[in-house]
Amino acid sequence: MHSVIQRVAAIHDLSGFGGGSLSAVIPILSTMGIQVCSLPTAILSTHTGGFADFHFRDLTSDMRSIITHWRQLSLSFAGIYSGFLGSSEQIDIVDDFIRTFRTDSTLVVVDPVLGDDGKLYDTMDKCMVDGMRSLVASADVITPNITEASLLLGMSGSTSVSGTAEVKDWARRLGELGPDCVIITSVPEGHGRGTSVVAFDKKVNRFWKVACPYIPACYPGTGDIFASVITGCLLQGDSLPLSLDRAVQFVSMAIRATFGHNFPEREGVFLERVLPSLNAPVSMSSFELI
Ligand code: PXL
Repeated sequence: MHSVIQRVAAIHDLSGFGGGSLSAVIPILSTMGIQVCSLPTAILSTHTGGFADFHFRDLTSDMRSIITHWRQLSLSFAGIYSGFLGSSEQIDIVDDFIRTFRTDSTLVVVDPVLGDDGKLYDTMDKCMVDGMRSLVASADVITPNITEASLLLGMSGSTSVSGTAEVKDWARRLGELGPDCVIITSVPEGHGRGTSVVAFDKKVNRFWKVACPYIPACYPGTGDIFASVITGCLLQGDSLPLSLDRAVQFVSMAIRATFGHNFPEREGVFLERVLPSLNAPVSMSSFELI
């Protein structure tokens, strides 16, 4: 039977305050006309960046029961999209989930959430890095930031690359781990002002770049917003470069909508103010082949 709506299994944490994770994934994909089925990995009072004493409940022991019930219901998914995991044990659970529910047409996106700014997030450790390295092998698309890319390649967290040749080399080596498509975010541009997103499409051996407009602020949750828009665009049938463009434009717009107000960065971006733009026609493209 022809399905009326595309459905995505979203395997992420739910952080109550501060934006990001399921609080971003659900509204973004819903606005893009995609149904989200949440498989929560953990529940937190806030994300782990910038708040001391956050409450953290790991949901590893609930995940298998949720999956068993979904199997009994014979649910099927156009996409499987994972992000922040609550324990290294969850790597095997997510891998099993992908093996169970993947079909020839399923899009599998793994956002290997591990750290940022050269450091691991508070709840992450080496075991999670090793686990994530094996999980990305099951993905079609991965979306590490530059720190996560370096960790997956076995380096200690790095925030810099020497230039285009090096970032292309990293993307190619990440592709050798398994995914067809590697998208690296927060790649430093030129002399430290601004960043770009670099993508490698392994099947056609092409590299793409989209430069991000520079704003002197760093909001948590923007990686989740970026990866959610990428997932939605690819499911809607956009090409990889157009998906990069739409995701960069959307994140930039969310940052601009927030930056003029004087709220602490740790509270995240005002996602709600820009969600409707996900349904606007694409107005311009700035992707380049590199
Ligand atoms: O944005 C990634 C992310 C997701 N979930 C939690 C986090 C972070 C980053 O800090 O803390 C709980």
